[in-house]
Amino acid sequence: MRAKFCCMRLLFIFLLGTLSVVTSFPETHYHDFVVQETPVNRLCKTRNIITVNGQFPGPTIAARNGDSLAIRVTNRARYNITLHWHGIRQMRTPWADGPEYVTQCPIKPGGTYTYRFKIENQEGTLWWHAHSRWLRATVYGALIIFPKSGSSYPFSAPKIDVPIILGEWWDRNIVDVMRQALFTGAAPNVSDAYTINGQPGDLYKCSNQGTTKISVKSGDTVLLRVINAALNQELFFTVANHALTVVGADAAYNKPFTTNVIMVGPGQTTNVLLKADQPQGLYYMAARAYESAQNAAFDNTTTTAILEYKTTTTSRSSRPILPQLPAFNDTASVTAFSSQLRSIRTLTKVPTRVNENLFFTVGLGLINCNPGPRCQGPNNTRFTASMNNVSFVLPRTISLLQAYYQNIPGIYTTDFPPSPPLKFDYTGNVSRALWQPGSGTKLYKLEFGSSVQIVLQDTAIVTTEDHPIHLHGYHFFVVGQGFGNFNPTTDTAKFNLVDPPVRNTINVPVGGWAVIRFVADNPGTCLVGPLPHRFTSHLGFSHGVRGRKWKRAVAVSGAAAAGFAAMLRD
Ligand SMILES: [Cu+2]
Repeated sequence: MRAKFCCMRLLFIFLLGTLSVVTSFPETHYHDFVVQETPVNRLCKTRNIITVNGQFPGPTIAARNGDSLAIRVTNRARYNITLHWHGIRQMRTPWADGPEYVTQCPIKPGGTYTYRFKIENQEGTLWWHAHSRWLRATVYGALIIFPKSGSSYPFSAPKIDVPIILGEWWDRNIVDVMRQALFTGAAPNVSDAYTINGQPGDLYKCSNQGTTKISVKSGDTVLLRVINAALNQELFFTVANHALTVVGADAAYNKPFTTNVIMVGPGQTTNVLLKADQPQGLYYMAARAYESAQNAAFDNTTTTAILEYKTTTTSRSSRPILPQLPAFNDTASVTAFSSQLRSIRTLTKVPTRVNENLFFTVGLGLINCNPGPRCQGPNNTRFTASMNNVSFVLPRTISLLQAYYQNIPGIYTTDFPPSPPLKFDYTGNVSRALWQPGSGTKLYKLEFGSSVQIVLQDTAIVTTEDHPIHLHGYHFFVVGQGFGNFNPTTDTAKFNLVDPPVRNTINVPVGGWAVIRFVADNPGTCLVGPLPHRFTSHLGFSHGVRGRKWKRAVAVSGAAAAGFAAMLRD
């Protein structure tokens, strides 16, 4: 009897061992997301915002590389909505990507849709957000991907791991802000505050109580997963008296380097390690605008959170130390930061030969109109956004992916130009005759398996400015960046084909260019180009590129931003 018991115990232990092995297999994580109106008090006012599960920011999704996610979204709000999993490659699951009228029709009030996808060969920080109108102003959250069990970070594991989600807050209903801009054709109202994890922080009225606090002990290493979830604004981020070691961006590891300040464009993420090596006390972490457009209105406020040493005897009445932030137009700091990013551990090789050599101008445009309430852009125009002189128009009845998949004609055309229809001095003094783009739902077809290079060139139309461009369904290599007009001869010779940064969103330098490369390996895909963020598109197993300020401008135009879209043929 005793022997038998002993055996059972052994068996039990054996089973336990097996179980722990079992749990190291990929898992599927189930989430229930209920989109709803929730009263929130910020800047001395209570108003209803759209949230997921009543949380602002929304729930954090955490998984391991190799895991699957099933997220059931129920829409209890009064607006149509879709959710996008920003940076997830969506290999063979294009219908789950999320952009409204690109990969799916919106989830109507009362409706439900379940997003199912797998995380493949990605580690680090991504995020999710609404991809319908401007609802992502409040509907967003972190999506954290840990290494597979048994595998580890390429740096020593941090003691504390915390998302730092930067956002933009409007005192008004965000859909009204968008509608007003769409109606008038003028630039939309700028935000009233920036936020860290949903809180503006001590420098705004009625905000001290809620200020985000991160508690640390002396000696701790902290991983800050900085996500720029702002609707439009590039942001500088820094922590008083603490150096930041950059270890990852857009869910790709990089060769670590140390800096005092980082710049994060809308849609981008940056992982930094911070060592709590300063005297006990309170230190602000802070973010404010990087604004490269000349004479453009922007929100010049500063959001803060507090890094507090746990054993601190300092009372809350003593003020935290405030860090220095670069000037709003300090492009040199941005370049100094971004030029240090170098990738490690890339699974794929940088394409050295390209089959598709594309050149897209990215920037603003002005559509002429007759004076009136709907014509309030500069000098009787409406703002718009343009890529290769095309302002993208989103379908209104079915998604691009469905039209592609079911061969439904009349929804889009495939004549998006691979290079500007007219060559001009892009960043010079551009003739007014070139300021007005055409419009259309134009896509560009890519062969499956082709190596693609896209030169993204800013223009001086209206003003030069930096533009965040996002590619759905891909991580791409940033092989070169520079100022002025891209020169195929001299600039190509300087490309980094050894350890270029890997990203899903690139900030094209103000009055400059960036060159990205990727292999079109996400089959059946369509790829849509720089759209205003809210229109970000992709077809098929697609990828949309999105641009940001145009987002702003486009929002204004009523037409979507410029579009380039590509479809991969199986
Ligand atoms: Cu995305």
